[in-house]
Amino acid sequence: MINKEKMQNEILVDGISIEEKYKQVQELLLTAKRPLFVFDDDTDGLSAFLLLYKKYRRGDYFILKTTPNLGRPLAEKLQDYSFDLLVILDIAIIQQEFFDSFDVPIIWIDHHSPCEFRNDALENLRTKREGNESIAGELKNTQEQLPKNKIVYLNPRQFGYNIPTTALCYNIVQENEWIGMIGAIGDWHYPSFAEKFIKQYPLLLSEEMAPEEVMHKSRIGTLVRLISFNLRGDSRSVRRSIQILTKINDPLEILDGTTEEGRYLYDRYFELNKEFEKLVERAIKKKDEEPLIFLYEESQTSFTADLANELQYRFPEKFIIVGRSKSGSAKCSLRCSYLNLQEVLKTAMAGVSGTGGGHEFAVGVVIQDDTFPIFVENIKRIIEEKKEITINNKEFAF
Ligand SMILES: [Mn+2]
Repeated sequence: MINKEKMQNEILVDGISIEEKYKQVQELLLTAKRPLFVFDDDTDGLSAFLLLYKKYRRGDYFILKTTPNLGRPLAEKLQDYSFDLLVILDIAIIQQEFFDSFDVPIIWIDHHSPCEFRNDALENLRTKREGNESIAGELKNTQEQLPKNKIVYLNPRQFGYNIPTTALCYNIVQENEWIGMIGAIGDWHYPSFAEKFIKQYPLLLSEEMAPEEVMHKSRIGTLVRLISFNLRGDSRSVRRSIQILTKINDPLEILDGTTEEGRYLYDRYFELNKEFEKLVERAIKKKDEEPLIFLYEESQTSFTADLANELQYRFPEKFIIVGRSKSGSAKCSLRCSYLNLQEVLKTAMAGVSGTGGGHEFAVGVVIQDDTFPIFVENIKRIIEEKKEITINNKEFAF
């Protein structure tokens, strides 16, 4: 991975290397007085935020819970906040109307399929605001260092590789490897700075291993689940957990309970884990079905992605669908080790009301209840067809 990252550093997108993009991001974060961070509500999104916040120590945040798609409704919600820089982390799709709603610079760091958008020049914004806001003056003073476009889009896929948002943010701040590990492993990626982390915390991870092994066989893996669970539950508790996380300096505060803050996070995880284990027990009963479909009720805390990950680890040969019903639709996580799920979704959504997206091995999708059976039928057909292909390939191996 390290070599590939290095190799691709030669690539230029719109005349800019990824190294220069990192510098632009650093400059904007240094200049901003009140950045607003908007991040996806999973371990990658939260860890990315924590890395940037711990480094620059200012601003506010907004957790994006609903859909991985930013449009006008969210832009309106963000109007309640006061900010001079918008930082969007681990969000796949953003509508042009969202960008058009703001006249501040925007940093967008993500690793999903690259998104198309119109990037207005920041010069226009400077002229427009000159004289009427202090921010305009600040921007003018630092004009030399700042990029001329309004949006700095940092997406490694444009440069030919894919590392999680947290790993990108680690490259920006170069500190707090333990948080970098949590976010990267949470997105099934073994990062290039893991070696540095192992040297620092050999008891949390002893040697290089596959991300799913790290998740289940190491103490840093426990921390991945702990962070993920602390994002669940009512929003007040979630904000409290995040507030505390911004103050934790050492993972042992949490794992060994060496500070009160650390113990709070661990206790919250411990309670939620009981609920989680009960759901796992229920889901395991479906293990002989293909696909393995587990649906659970709105009254339960949302563990959809964590459940899907757990089931995939226990039954790696299975096609996994985990869904939580809420107001007429099911919010689902799909996992499969032998099919490209982004491709699967294209076919599986035929005749289905819903939206979704994600990565090759993990996607999220929201499906209206009345079309859920059609979705399941589509998936079954895809699995059958794929099995035939696999058998044929074995028979006529090239
Ligand atoms: Mn991610």
